Amino acid sequence: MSQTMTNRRGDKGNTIVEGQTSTWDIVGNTSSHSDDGSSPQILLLHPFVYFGRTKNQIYVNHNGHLTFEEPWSSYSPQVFPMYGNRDIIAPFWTDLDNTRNGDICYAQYTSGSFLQQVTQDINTYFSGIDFNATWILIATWYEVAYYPATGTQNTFQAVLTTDGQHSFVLLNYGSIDATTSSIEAGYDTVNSSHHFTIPGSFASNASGSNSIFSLNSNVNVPGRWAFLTAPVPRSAPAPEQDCSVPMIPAPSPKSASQLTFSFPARQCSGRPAPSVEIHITTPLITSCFTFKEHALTFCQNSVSMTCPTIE
Ligand SMILES: [Ca+2]
Repeated sequence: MSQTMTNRRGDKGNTIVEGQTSTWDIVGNTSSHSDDGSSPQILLLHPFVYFGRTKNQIYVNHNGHLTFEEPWSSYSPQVFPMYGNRDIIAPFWTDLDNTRNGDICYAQYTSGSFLQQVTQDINTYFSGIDFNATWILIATWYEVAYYPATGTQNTFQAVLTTDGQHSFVLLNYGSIDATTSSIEAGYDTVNSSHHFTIPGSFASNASGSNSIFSLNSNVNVPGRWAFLTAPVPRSAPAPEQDCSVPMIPAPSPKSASQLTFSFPARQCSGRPAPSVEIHITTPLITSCFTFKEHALTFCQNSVSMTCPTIE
């Protein structure tokens, strides 16, 4: 499985990397090379609705996150939910340094092949939504080093898209070097009304050649994570549609003694879960999981569960 971005097309880039690669071409303007820096204010060519709030600008922050109202230099990842005053999309929040190596690029489009590709992808991932993208923003951290480890390289992306009615965030992971630093991946909102943490955040297998961000997915594309941000998705399933697994036996002392998984019932009806909510009630768990067809499988303890089909 190749998840390494091998070509940098720069401003000429307009071709989407297909096949096994979860990341798209690197395109657009290159942000300054500054540790803990941010892009300039990027005025959005289309409004982007993020969990009920309409955004008209964004900042690509060098330490692996995006914020809307103002740039943010934070290099110390925090656990989501933060219950803070900030909307944030964090594909890979850790201390990065693009003065050592790497580029951070961003571009937005209102026509062209990227819109066609994201339209196709979203309609594949999210059943029941007729999506036709009118805008896309692609932010890429390309081979950016960890601070202060010159020579380390990390490639990942955040993609925002909308058709004026629905809005989505895609997080794409390419090659991730190993580090002992903590990494948070996911998103959070003002007061954490909506938040998601990609499993593996703050875990030892977040980074390295077997980074579970790169290996796993919530849309059956290794290295890709997709989330609906507008209209606001339901936060909890109705009780009779609950697919949660309240208890999973611990196979060994190092594993979690209790896990709770819950996700809206519509995601149990034959499609991979685009915004599965996973609540891990212990920090000890390091298992990875896959969601294919109707089954949620944990590769560490071999426990598998099949959702009831609800039509
Ligand atoms: Ca930094």
